[in-house]
Amino acid sequence: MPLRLLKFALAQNHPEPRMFRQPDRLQSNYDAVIIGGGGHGLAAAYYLARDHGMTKVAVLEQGYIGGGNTGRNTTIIRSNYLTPEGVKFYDESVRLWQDLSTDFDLNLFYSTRGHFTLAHTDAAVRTMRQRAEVNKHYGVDSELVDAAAVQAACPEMDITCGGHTPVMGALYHAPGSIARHDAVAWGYGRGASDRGVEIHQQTEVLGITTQSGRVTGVQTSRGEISTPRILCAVAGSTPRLLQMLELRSPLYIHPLQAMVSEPMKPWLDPIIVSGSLHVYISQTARGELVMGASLDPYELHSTRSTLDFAEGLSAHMLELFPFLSHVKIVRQWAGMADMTPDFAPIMGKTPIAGFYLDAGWGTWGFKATPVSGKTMAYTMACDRPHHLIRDFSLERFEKYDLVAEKGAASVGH
Ligand code: FAD
Ligand code: PYC
Repeated sequence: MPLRLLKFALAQNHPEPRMFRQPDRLQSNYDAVIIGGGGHGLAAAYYLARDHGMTKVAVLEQGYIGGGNTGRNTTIIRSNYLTPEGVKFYDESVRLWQDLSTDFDLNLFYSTRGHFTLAHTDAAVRTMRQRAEVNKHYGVDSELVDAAAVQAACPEMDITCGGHTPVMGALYHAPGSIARHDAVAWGYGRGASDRGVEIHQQTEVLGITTQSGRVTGVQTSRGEISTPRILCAVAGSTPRLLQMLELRSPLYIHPLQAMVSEPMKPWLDPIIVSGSLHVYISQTARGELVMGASLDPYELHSTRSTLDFAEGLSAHMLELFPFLSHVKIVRQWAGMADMTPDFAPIMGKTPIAGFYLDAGWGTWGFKATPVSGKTMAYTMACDRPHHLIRDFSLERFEKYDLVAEKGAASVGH
């Protein structure tokens, strides 16, 4: 248990300090500006300050920190990817996650549950076997298991799925975990702020200035700032930011919705995913069931949620867990997923000197928060891509050098 939590529990009074400083004014210049106060932007700020001593840094967030996809995701953390590039990258993230509560002295409720990706067809079994072999090759704990093992781990599941799409087996990934998403933003924010980084909420970037092919500053809703380095970490708003620089990317934005149930007594330990049924589910420490499905099937820059989604997801969920039919849904919401054609991120340098991009996180970026922060901080401080992200460059789309990760996306798309 983090020491700070223990002290808090034993204290007579509980006057909590603010999580991070809220400076009144923007300075006229910074060594680096980070656009986007989601997990990725804040993590990059934290590692820039902690690992590279760069502290004259401003994080500019148009709303409040963690209010984007960071605070809207279903928090699944895993490294059971399909490509060697992906497995090595996400495995490093899982390693970083495991120490993060201690690093921050803040309980992130990081909880290792085990993760089952169900296979309902022969083709799905073959993909799971391929993923298990790639994972094992890189030292990641994954294995193909049969339907009986799934049933033993989750006796509440109807593995016949009502008789029409029976579970044939699964990819089991023991390190699969969940965490408290907003605490991740707070932890990185506080850690960065304690080291001198300024976090400016309610500060929207409206324009980016350049001279002779390199960035010189940003125009914000609160005035202009000069800076030689900008990190763009704005997830579903990336196309709008790239337009400011007339940069092209293959990103397309689809809503991704999710919902939670009323709290129940703990019954579901592992995380269960079925790409074929378009469902995934986990149970939080509070007892709520967190559930999601596939992307909405059309491009839309919006965070509205729909009855269609709740009905469709509930119908598929009941195929696996018929006993949930009387459980109430208490909340639903959506985020804007910045999708790439190969389901791998876009990270690193761009054709504009001093402009760094961290995007294309679609439906899979929460688990990457620590490793993306660490590798983007390195890339900005050294002005060369960290070795773990070399294959994720923007220019791979011009060279048709894609990282085919679609088979490891958690939900069918
Ligand atoms: P964000 O958290 O979206 O932060 C970007 C920030 O930029 C926002 O706060 C926004 O307000 C700000 N911004 C935008 N434009 C501007 C501007 N002009 N000026 C200033 N600020 C600006 N991933 C997983 O790994 N596991 C999951 O289980 C999972 N489930 C998901 C479920 C849902 C419903 C959704 C929507 C996503 C899910 N994801 C999941 C994906 C994950 O949430 C994202 O990839 C990740 O959170 C992206 O983090 P980020 O910091 O890049 O973006
Ligand atoms: O990347 O594991 C994942 C995930 C699950 C749900 C959405 N994304």
